[in-house]
Amino acid sequence: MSKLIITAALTGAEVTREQQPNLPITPEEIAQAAVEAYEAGAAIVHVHARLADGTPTQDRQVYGEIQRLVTEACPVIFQPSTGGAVWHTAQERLQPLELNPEMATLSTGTCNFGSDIFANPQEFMEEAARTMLERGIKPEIEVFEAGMIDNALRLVKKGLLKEPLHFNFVLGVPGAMSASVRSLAFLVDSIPPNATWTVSGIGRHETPLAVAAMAMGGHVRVGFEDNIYYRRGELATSSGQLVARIARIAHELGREVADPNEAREILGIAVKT
Ligand code: KMH
Ligand code: ZN
Repeated sequence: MSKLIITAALTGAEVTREQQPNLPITPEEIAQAAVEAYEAGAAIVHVHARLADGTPTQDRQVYGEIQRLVTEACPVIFQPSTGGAVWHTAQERLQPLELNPEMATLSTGTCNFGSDIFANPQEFMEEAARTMLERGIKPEIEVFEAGMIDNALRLVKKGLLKEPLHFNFVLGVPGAMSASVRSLAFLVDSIPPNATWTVSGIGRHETPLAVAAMAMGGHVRVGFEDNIYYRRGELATSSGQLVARIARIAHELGREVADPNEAREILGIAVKT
């Protein structure tokens, strides 16, 4: 089994300061949270930008500032979101790709998202995939529903995604696929054998699915985007605190935690010297 890649999803587009007082919002706060997550064992930070008042933004300048601060402070892999918030336009969502990050997310299908719709029509998927291919950005394919794997495989056939693929199974979003080990096992069984995968269990499902993924040979994402609690009724102090718990469990399971360059090797990204 390979070393374990831990991703920290630091902010997201949905969580508010009212819900989680320690949510990082400004570029400086997000960079600080990235450093804490890296020091706790994260190899990747998944980032959503916000305006100073907390409004989600896909603005290239704001992402650029976060990228600069994060990469100056630590060697973690910077992975901006092309998902944004459900109300962002396709063109807004693609802006972070102009920064040529090492990785970026790519959702390959449309699903219900709470009481909203997370829209990823064919045209958007193809433009996002083509841009990432042209710029040498490694896509993390976000899968909220099983059919999104089939859509990703169609993009491979069209030459817009290159294997080996890397998937993130986001399980437990209200309106999308359930956060069960059964769902996870089905998804893992549905991807090409040479693909890598990680899991994001939403809310109380975060830790149980992370533990299942660790045992199955997958990788793990935790952080405030997915879950704001350390345990029932107790808010987490930081995404780094959630990362540290995963690193401890991994250690107990005999699964070593990958540093950023080891994660780059596992994912087929150029190693940084
Ligand atoms: N905020 C969600 C609507 C991604 O980052 O690529 C979409 C999302 C996926 O978070
Ligand atoms: Zn996200």
